[in-house]
Amino acid sequence: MNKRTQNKSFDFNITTLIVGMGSTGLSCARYLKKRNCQFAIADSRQEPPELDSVKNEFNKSLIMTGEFERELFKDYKQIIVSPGISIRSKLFISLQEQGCLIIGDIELFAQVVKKPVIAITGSNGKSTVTTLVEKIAQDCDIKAIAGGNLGIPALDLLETQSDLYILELSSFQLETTYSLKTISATVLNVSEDHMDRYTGLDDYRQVKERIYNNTENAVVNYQETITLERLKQRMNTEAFSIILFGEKLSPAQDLEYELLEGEVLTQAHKKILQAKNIKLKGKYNYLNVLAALALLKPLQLDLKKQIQSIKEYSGLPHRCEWVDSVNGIDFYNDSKGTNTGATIAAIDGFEVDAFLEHEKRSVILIAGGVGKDADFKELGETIEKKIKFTILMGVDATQIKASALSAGAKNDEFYMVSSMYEAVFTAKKLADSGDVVLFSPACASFDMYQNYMKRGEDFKEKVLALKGELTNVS
Ligand code: UMA
Ligand code: ADP
Repeated sequence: MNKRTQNKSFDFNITTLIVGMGSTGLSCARYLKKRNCQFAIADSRQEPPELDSVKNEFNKSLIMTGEFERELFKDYKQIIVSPGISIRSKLFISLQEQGCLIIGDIELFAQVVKKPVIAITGSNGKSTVTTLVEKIAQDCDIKAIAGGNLGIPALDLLETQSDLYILELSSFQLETTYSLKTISATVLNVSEDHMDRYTGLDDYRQVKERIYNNTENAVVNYQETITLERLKQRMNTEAFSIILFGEKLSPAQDLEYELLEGEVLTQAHKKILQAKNIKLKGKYNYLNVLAALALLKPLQLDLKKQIQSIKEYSGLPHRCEWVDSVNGIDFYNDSKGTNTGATIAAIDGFEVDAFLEHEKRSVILIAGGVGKDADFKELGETIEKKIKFTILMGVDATQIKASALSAGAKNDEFYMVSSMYEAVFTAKKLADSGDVVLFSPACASFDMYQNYMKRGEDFKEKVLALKGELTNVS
């Protein structure tokens, strides 16, 4: 990586090439057009569906479609690349070597933003924490707005007058971000995801840790020991504080934001909130709440108002969302569980809640989709230990089953299906009253759906249809 080139400021007076015609590309194009800057747009698809409207909206700009070629790109001195496109390809490496500035929309945002920023990454929990931080800040009378990888693209946020920006950032976005200054930042957790884009887990982790560059307060999950050790090293040469959150493993540890015995949230050793009073459920969600509080610490907000705000927050759709109860069986939609870490956390979440409610509920899991080259070993072990029946669909279904069988699960605990209807119907047949049916795929959706939202909607639709059928019969 040519670090020196990437530290350059964005030049509003030269022509920029925007690569990607998705929401990032369009947001960058609109931002530059408003400032009367020259730009061209490229997309590797021959006929992107948005092509006509893009040509219309940006009729003064050159629009290039079809395979990316060095010849077409070589005259541009600055390029904004969309996150879905890796800058580790030969093309972008050679352009960087020629002195071309290659950044993402987050870097441009970083260079122009004038108000404080809080940034959040992690394999799981980003959207939950981002929206919770936004809600708490707003409930404490701060003009705050959230976006980035979730919801509104970063540059569009600048259209709204705000005193605090909260950014959810993906590892893809962090690859092309160099100078983002934050009042607090976090890597919530790291577990395997996007292994089709990184050389391994540590490569992926190090990209995520870029979020701590230029932060005043590094909010760190105590159990992410590799990240914590690396940050401690960095404190020798960089000026920032570490704020620890998590669940204590031994009494000697000192955590500023702590989950005590899975039941009580503490701040600086003072009990501030009972887990049973939070609508979000599962240990991982209590840790998300602690992370949100830790990220907001630099703003010194009123604690009572923050707690009230947390109590009201009921989470986002497609994240362990209760859909309905059919004959005493609770159906949960966790379509955003797109990697093994998320699905394991969701399964464990039901265990913790069973503990809090003093009852044990059996879980029937529906999973499968595109595994993104993940290792399903740990998920297989969790299924073997904690799942009554597993219903699988999608391209990597057999891999998940094989991992669970290797961990000792029995063949007759698995059902392979080819549609959501079949999955829901099979789950209903297998479940007893009091059981939970959890749809948490541990995989991306694009073998069967446009995105995780459409997949989750389909699950919910099928559950409600099933309930309707049963109600009509009785
Ligand atoms: N494209 C190419 N060639 C390629 C790949 C993509 O030309 O090889 C083009 C596509 O044809 C398309 C455009 O680039 O026109 C799409 O760009 P993109 O894939 O970067 O997607 P955007 O629409 O710009 O959306 C991105 C994020 N998507 C990805 O990182 C894959 C969105 O996150 C984000 O909300 C949006 O920017 C605004 O910031 C989505 C996501 O799935 C939700 N993120 C991943 C995740 O959460 O796990 C990282
Ligand atoms: P992200 O934006 O990182 O994908 P979300 O907040 O949308 O995260 O949650 C996605 C899924 O990840 C949830 O449905 C849940 O299964 C799981 N999850 C949420 N928070 C955590 C966490 N802190 N640790 C592990 N898994 C989590």
